[in-house]
Amino acid sequence: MTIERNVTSTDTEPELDALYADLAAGELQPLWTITQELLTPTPRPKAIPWLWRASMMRPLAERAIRLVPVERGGERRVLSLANPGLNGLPHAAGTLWGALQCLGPRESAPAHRHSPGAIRFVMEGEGVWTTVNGDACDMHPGDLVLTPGWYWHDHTNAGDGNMFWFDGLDLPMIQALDAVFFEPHPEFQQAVDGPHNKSEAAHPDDAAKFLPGQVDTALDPSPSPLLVYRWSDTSARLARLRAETDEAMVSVEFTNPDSGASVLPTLACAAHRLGAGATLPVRRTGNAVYVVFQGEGTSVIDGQRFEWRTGDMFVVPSWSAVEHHGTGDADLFSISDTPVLRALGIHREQHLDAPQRITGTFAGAAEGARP
Ligand code: 1HN
Repeated sequence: MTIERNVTSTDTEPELDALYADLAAGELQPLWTITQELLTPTPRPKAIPWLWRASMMRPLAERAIRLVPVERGGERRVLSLANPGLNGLPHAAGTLWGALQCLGPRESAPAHRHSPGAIRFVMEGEGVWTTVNGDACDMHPGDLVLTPGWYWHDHTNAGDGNMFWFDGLDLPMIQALDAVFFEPHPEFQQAVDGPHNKSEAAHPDDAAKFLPGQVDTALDPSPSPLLVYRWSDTSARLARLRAETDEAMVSVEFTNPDSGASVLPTLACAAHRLGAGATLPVRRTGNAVYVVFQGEGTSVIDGQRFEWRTGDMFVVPSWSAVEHHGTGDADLFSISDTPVLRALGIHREQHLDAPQRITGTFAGAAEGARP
């Protein structure tokens, strides 16, 4: 696109060149030269659709368990999903952190707190709990555990096997807001007051823990007082929904049982059960990271096919069209920044009425980059 200038006389060219040089020297930028890259007709996230295979991550996590101890300073054995569109940042998408965390037998990760909020979705292993502000939350596969911003948390593996879970954080968002605080706990581990799972015992009503579809109530600046959501409850809720509809996929959002809002002010968590059949494509503002809890299927993201199976993780960047194709029975977990977009009045959703035209199949690093 050419920029029309009011003054085109070649006499002024040297003056204009001097103007641009002096603007640059003065740390000023003329908007008229950058308007179109700033004001794009639709969002252009730098993060690209991407998938990390369990078959690639799992052996690397096992090597890390053998070679790298969990210590103060490093704090966690976490393999972060580093989206290739983000120039080496350890972020899954512009606003979201996603990772695979692992603990070996009888290992603990030290207590600390930080302003970014986090969730854990357990993929594999037993014998682990996360202590969250003194409440030891036992972790079993499929469970969701919340560690809200500025809550003390540490992880303990009292079992004999390795443990693997997905970490989702709002860290990139909190970094963008220049609001990151971190503090190590004075002790390696927090004291556990009383029995395990106190928040769970205080919130026995399963119905209040889930909402079919997506939460659209006002953002609650307080996190959910319930810190752990059990897979048996999630699965039962999905099964009930499945029985009530013939849709290819049913979804529930985990909710704050007191307010009905998303579990954290910055993060929404959802579970999805995909049968045989396909969903129609949808685009949403905001980023999402998906974790395949069990099963296999295909998601089409902006025309590209992503074939996934148990343990894989993939990213759907803002405003990418996404549709899911099932093979029979698969369960997915996802996080998104939707509560923030809704609170700021910039959430948009567009449902497309026909499947996308397929332009390629994701094969990993070799063909993943956006053209
Ligand atoms: C963190 O504290 C944990 O507590 C996991 O398990 C992942 C990623 C970035 C920053 C802090 C944890 C993290 C993290």
